[in-house]
Amino acid sequence: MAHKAGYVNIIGKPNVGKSTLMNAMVGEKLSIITSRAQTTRHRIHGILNTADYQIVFSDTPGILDPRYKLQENMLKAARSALVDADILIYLTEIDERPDPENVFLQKVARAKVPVLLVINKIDLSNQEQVRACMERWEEILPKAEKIPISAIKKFNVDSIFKRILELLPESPPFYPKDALTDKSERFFVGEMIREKILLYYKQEIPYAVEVEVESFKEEAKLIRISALIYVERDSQKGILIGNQGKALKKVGRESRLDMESFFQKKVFLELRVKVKKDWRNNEGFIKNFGYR
Ligand SMILES: Nc1nc2c(ncn2[C@@H]2O[C@H](COP(=O)(O)OP(=O)(O)OP(=O)(O)O)[C@@H](O)[C@H]2O)c(=O)[nH]1
Ligand SMILES: [Mg+2]
Repeated sequence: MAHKAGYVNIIGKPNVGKSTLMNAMVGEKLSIITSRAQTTRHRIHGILNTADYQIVFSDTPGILDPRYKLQENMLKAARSALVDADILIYLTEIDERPDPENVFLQKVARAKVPVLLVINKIDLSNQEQVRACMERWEEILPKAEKIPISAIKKFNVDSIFKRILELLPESPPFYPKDALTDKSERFFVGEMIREKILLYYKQEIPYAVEVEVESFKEEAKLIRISALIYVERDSQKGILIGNQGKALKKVGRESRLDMESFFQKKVFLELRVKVKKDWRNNEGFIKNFGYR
């Protein structure tokens, strides 16, 4: 059998379960997952290899109407997934009411590549709701195959997988056959810290945070990591650090445990907090963080 390879890009609104689905398909926790919208900010590749094929999944930021520069860059990352896909997965959840006027959806409808319209979170619904949802989407994306799943329960995820393998083009691999992702260890370390901040802080704080991993030094028995957490205002710095530094210590402890299990090695983690006024609208700052 000839070798197959291709890009399978997962797009959809914030919080529908794109990262959960990619992690389930790849079998590794590459993308962070939280109950908050706009958890994912970058395109992240998750690569699945066997002797016969290589599937390069792309997790993407949720599609939104940008309100500041960071979100403009997140939308660009999502849009870029329309361009280089061999197969598109438009992920939706049972409650989404698609807008026929939506420009992004119109682009998906005109896509030259196969589109799988995957309806997620069906564990929260009944058959009647799933049927109604499929009908709604039939009008918007008539050509797309419709597959209901639950990414969290891994229900019917194998149907997507089966279709992908049928649709995947014949091609040599794009990455070395032992590659798992395109992102660096530093990137994942930063994401583990950001995940804890998304989980433990309320309202605006997580959206005002960016994490820079300043150094990552692997020694024989230990990895030494130091990271800088940027916020936009002094008041946010105070909240992040918390009374007697307790809040930040919790972020540090929980992130370190994650890192130790990810790298299978002891980790020494140092965290500092710095104010960078209005960084979300600062093009130069955003570029430095790999948004383009
Ligand atoms: N009940 C249920 N919840 C799910 C399912 N899949 C994902 N979730 C939950 O939905 C929330 C969002 O999941 P994510 O995977 O972070 O969603 P996302 O589309 O990547 O979100 P953004 O990165 O913000 O665009 C999390 O709380 C998940 O646990 C599912 O099949 N059923
Ligand atoms: Mg995500």
